[in-house]
Amino acid sequence: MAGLTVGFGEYTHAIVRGVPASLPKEALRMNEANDDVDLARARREHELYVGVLMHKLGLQIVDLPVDDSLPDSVFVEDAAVVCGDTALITRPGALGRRKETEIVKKALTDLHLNIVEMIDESATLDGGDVLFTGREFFVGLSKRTNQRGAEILADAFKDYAVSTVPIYDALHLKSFCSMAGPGLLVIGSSDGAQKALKVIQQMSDHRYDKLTIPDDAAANCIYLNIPNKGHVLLHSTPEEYPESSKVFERLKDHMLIPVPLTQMAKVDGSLSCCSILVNKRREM
Ligand code: M3B
Repeated sequence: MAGLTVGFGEYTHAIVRGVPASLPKEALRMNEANDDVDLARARREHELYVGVLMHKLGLQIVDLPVDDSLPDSVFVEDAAVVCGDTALITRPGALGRRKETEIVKKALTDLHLNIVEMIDESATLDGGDVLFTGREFFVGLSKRTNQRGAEILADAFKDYAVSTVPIYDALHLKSFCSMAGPGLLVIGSSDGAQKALKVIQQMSDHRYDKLTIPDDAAANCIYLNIPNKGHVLLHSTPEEYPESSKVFERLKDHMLIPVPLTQMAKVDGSLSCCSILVNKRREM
């Protein structure tokens, strides 16, 4: 196990993109009743998020220009999947989000990654459906991601096994799970999350440790392994999810950093959505 997850969570760069003025009214959302997004607050929270990645964790920030014509463009995660030196530019499932990939592709090209594009017009894939565990990939088959998208991902990252997980009542696979460390899966408690966990466990020949938390949305965190800091976990705040936060607080080996995204949550955004993490340190 150790051998396969060496370097897991090690990053040098984070690609981010500011919150467009069109997000409050036009960003896609599962719950149409969420019509009260506070743009100024969304922007403050996003700045805090970027500030943590830059100042607390020392990542180099690639800050893409805000584009008000792309209401969901702050959610850069969906536009590309980066693993090692390869970047797969996705073909987002929502038609209105396709153009988000253009500038993300440019930024990843400028970072000298090997770019693979999803040109097959029958394929769709959102990065939010892609969970990399350090030893294999799981791809959610959702309203946004299809089998062909998963196949193209498997072609792009040939070193790893890729399994698919059907998603029923969530937007993305990572709407209810993520990795909190090498071999440590965080998973929400809903029926949908637990069903997906069963599939993950069935498909994998590895046994992951798991951290089950009450709130699905809080299971979307960001794990990093930072020189001189070790295991770092960005997770939702006690104000947002008090019960789930109590569970995170039991992780004694991690430096825990609660980061609020209260406004982005109203349009189904969460921590992982707002960055693409890249490792440009070459010490292989
Ligand atoms: C969310 C896009 C929201 C669009 C991210 C991952 C799971 C809950 N309105 N995109 N990648 N989803 O987070």
